[in-house]
Amino acid sequence: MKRPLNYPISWLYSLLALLFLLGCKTDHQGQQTEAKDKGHLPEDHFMGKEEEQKGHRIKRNNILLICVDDLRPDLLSYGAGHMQTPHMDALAQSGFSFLNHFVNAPSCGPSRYTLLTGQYGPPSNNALFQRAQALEKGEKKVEPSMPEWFRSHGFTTVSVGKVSHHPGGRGGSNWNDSTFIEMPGAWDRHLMPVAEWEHPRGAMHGLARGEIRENAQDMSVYQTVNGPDSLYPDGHITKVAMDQLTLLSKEGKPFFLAVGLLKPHLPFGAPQAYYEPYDSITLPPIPHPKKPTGKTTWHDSGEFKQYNLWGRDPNEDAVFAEEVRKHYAACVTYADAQVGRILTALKESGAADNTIVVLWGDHGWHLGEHGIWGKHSLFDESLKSPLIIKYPEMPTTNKKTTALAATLDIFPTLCDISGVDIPQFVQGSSLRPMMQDQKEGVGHAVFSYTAKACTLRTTTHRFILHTDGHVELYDHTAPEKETLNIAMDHPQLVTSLTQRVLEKCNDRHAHL
Ligand SMILES: [Ca+2]
Repeated sequence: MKRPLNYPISWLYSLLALLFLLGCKTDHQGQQTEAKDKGHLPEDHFMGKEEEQKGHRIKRNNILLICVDDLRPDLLSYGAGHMQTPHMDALAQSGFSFLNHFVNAPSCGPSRYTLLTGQYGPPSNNALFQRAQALEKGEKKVEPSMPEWFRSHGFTTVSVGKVSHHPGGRGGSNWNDSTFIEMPGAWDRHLMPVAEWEHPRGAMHGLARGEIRENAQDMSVYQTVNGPDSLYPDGHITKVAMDQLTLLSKEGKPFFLAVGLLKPHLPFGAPQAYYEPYDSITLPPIPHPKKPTGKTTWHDSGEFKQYNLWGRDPNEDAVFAEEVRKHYAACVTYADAQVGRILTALKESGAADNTIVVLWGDHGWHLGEHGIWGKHSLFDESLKSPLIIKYPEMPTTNKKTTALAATLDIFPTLCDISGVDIPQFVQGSSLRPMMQDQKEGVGHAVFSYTAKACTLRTTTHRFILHTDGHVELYDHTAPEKETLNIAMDHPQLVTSLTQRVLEKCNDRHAHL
């Protein structure tokens, strides 16, 4: 790794640092009243009614959006040969898979902000609560969220589980305060079954039989227990989602149902049956397991290490590393089974033929690559996740593309394939032409950010710009990929990518 680049355009970096500071204001959790949850924009703000009066686009497809927490692209259909993911693979076979889908932020809250607003946002997990507070105060214009947009176009909108950052979309100390709404005006119903975990905060990191994370050091980083799917919260979330599908399909209105599964988020707990496919196999080696030597977005895996690791370190202990990876895999297979139950319920509801299905991972996860166990970096492992889309008018099935796509593209895409106007304020672009016209294409470069750095992923390179001006440049056409920083050797490319990143920063800060 080379020393930090001392570059003549350092004034640009200073500007960027200032922009970052502006974007990293202290989080505040403002109180939100129930009244605000009824919607925040006048009806005539939207164009849906007029459109319907013109007599076109009357029949609208329903939307089923399945969000899977911390799901890296470890699906058999994405090339992970050791994985058991039959239900997500079946969806891929009937849909369109984006093999190079990148999220815009490598953490739950800010990534879901971009999904649910169609805009770049703050880098913190509190991003949507910050938005709710701005809405409450009325200090600036806040555009409607994706569910609110669909709601105003005649859709019944329902969320079940972890769709926004807090499962159920409420704030307060246990995330169950109905006067403190994460996405005001978004949902007709926002549901979170807590079962024996007492409250959404308990369910979020729950292990079997109602174990709640109070002191993470006392909680096992992984666990398998013999029993049914309902041993863990996702079994309950899935059941409620299935019931909602039955209900919504009978209501005669188009619906937008978002379901958020918690696994494979830490701690890695799943029923024993889902571990069994991995019990006796040897996983493929971890690619590039070494910690980078120069300055990067590497971190010390703090979220992972807060749990009880029994004194072991997966970077030093290959047997333990294998067990961590197998338990992550078990959680993916458990989540996959829940996806299967939901898709079966959709079929049984009779609504499958006019329902769009989207499966989305909110970001990736390092399982030892670059010596990291977790997310939050700006390497491919943190930013790449599955995106599978199936819609009734798709010309062919079982298509895959390596073209670049971003989470930010999902909002305009869903509008485009459901017959709803694409709002002017979204910052992504519809993926429908790629799916409809079967154009191979290359997609578009994806901009992503944390509080400390931002990055642009092109088809050939990843470029990372830190707030202090340090840069990383990786060549994805070279075998070293993201293990060799070549910034010092390519000053012209660094200059042009810096300019492009700064333009994206401006786009982003225009909405903060
Ligand atoms: Ca997540």
